[in-house]
Amino acid sequence: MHDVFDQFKQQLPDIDPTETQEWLDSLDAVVEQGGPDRARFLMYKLLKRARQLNVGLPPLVQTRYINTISPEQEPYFPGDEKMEHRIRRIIRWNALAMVLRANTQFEGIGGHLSTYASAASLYEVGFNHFFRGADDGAGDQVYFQGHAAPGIYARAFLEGRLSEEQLDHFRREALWPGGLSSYPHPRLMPEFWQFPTVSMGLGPMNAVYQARFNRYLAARGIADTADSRVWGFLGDGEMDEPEALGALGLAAREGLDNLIFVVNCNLQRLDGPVRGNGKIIQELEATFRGAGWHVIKVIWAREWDDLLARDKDGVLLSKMNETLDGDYQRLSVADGAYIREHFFGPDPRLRALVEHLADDELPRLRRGGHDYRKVYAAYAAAVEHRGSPVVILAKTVKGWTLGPGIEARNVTHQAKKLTVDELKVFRDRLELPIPDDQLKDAPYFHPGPDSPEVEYMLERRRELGGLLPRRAPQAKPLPNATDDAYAELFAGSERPASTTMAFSRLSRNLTRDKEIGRRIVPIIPDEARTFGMDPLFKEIGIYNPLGQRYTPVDKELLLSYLEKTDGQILEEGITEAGAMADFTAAGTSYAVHGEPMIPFYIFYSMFGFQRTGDFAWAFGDARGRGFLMGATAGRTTLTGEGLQHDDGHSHILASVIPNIRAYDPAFAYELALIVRDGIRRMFGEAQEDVFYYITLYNENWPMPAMPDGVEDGVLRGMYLFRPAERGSRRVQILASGSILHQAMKAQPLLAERYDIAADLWSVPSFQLLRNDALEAERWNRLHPDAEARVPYVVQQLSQAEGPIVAATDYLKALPHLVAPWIDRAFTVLGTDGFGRSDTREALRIHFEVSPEQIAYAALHGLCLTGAAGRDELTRALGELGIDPERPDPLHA
Ligand SMILES: Cc1ncc(C[n+]2csc(CCOP(=O)(O)OP(=O)(O)O)c2C)c(N)n1
Ligand SMILES: [Mg+2]
Repeated sequence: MHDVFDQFKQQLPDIDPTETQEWLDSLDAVVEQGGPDRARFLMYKLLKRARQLNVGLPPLVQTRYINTISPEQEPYFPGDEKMEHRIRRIIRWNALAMVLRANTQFEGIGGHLSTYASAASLYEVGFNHFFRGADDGAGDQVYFQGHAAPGIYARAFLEGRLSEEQLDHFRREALWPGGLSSYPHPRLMPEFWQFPTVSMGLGPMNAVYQARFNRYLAARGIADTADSRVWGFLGDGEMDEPEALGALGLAAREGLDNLIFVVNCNLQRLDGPVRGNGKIIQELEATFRGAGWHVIKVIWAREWDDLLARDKDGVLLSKMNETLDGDYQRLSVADGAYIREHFFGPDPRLRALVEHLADDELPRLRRGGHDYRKVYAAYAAAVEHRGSPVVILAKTVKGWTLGPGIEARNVTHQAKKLTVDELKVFRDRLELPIPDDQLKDAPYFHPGPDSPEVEYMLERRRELGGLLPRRAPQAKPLPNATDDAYAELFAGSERPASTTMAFSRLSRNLTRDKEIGRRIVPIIPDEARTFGMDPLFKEIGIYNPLGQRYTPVDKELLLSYLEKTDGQILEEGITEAGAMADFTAAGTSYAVHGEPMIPFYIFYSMFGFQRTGDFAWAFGDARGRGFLMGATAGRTTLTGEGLQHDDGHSHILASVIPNIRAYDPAFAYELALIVRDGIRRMFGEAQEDVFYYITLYNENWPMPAMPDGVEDGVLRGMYLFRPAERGSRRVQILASGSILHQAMKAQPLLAERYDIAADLWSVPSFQLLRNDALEAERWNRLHPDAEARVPYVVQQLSQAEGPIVAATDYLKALPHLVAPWIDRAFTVLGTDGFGRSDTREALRIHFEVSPEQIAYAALHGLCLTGAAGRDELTRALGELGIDPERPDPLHA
């Protein structure tokens, strides 16, 4: 097996220094005489030959297992080291105390001790010297590791932002307003947290796109973000999430030097080591460097400087290179004798390096991420770096300072309790004046608002522009677009058109609007042509920080592909996850930058919630605002595509997000009403923290003009679209989206063949009907004395006669959302089962949502109520060409 560590072993020590020197001298001579180009040429030749000869060089993207910044390059540390040390200790204590107290009071309430314990220095150096607050300017955006939340609360407690009572309500936020959420959740602590991070992998990707969006805002002249930096604090285990590494290329390609990742490499995740048999820092270094990032490794604390300086033979370096993470983890819990034997032995030269150190000094050779001077040096270099994003790989010990039972143990992530004896050790280590007899309660420690510690930390924050984290939306309400933007959709068209085409027109009109046009952010993951949105390319341009340095192949065409430094479209290429991260940056811009932006992210509906649903959930958490446009929707409406494309469930998936408003419009005017209302709700005076999911179809229909008086019904979820004209028996048909158009064909069929009057309802939102009914039902249950409220769906159907048939291009579960409030025969048609490729007509026969099936279901409903006979049904099956023996599409 290819083993890079074996190669390192063979590399050192130098068995023939004279020969080595000769090689180096020749290289020097080539550079001097032939110049760097010639030297580079020869080096490449040598590397190629080495590969041919199977010499087995380590990848060039890796450097040795030592700090990137050598001691002589370290800058002067401008802080008060002693003071900061003391502050850190107090924060460590309180972070632990809040978790302990919570779990003593409520067994199993949870919380994490060891993530923050390993990361305390990484955060504190940031807070005291680097993170910029938003007092006067955009400030930095810091993505905190979710499990480090107790430490962030503990700091806010010292700063006087959180009370002792609040700390005592850590993880108890349901019944006590002001309780602290387990992890960063802007939904629950809207004045504190900015970015939800705890679902691993989303934070890193969102951080990349936040940095990118900051550039976009500046390029378009909307906000000055030049001084904003994005910091992503991440776990080394988290880096295994595909999303965590998913946008590295973009960050490098666009030269995002406003972005810094700090990966807390404590070598552990939840169950055990991240890479017991390897070296996560080396692996990440190669990955990031390969992607074009600048990498700064902070592996060893200052105690190692002297040892490395005396390591003339390179034996220590060699040992560092070859020791596996699993062994490092063990070494970090070992005593001095073990370390001397297993790390500094058996090589006598290595042993000699630490001869002067006593056994109890060896465990005190710390990892670099715990040394604030090393961390400071790394951050200082990172903020100075230009031209590419930076990642800091900081080595730490998980559970650092928490004592031998917890520190670096495989169970450390789950640890929530300490015995009084363990607590005593911890207190002594932190040198805090907490009396023994109080330890059983793990009291908080606050040195007082006027203490030097608090004064110091507040002064540092003042100097850096204010407290953090802090969420302070200052969005100015926006006016709506003028009527011109919506008029053509309200007018309808005889010529068949799809709702996707209607949306394409609408988005174009909106971008042209004088008031809000420049705030529209169209986001497209490589499907603009599918959705007919390519005219926008030329009109408003695609954002690219490089502009367009090539001559586009379609330059001469009217609708050419135009990239511009101030382009408005975010054309992401094929990354729905990236597009969701864009959507998040744009949809939270009102809160992060005080600049409301109106994102419309249009995508293949099948590749939305199903693929990136967790981003949508986080968007709801972040109080993001915007429009998700699920195009080519419906399980029978997309011709030919098949199983992996035909979406029949996105509306069900959307409906689980509490603050989403999901609509399935059938007509251009419905779409226009919904978007106009959405802009008003989210960006107008109301400033509602909701967002939209709207499905769009690519099937062409004549678009009726907007009938009078439908606005309220469309927005609330249903309205009588086309009452029946004739028929002696009555039924009600509820339908949405493309299937409403099938119902429109069923209506005359029923009248002509069966003398049935079918009233046709358009139901753009079963989800909103359900929410409304649930609210009414709850209110009635809790207010027995008051006049009962009647759900909107009940109000609407109360005057309508006859059984009900509901049909959509989605799972039957969608109309079933309102079933509890339907007081009569209720037949639901839908598209349960895997999709497949065929024509729309064939698919509708297969899934039983064709006009004939709708008509038959209506007749069947009448039979259930006694208004039709079984013989009539049997006859109708034949007349309507329905084969009752066809396989059930659910299982087909
Ligand atoms: C998507 C997702 N999967 C799983 C989890 C559960 N989880 C929480 S923390 C954790 C381990 C984290 O390890 P690491 O990223 O190394 O962070 P550390 O605590 O070691 O700093 C896991 C698996 C999660 N929060 N999110
Ligand atoms: Mg870890």
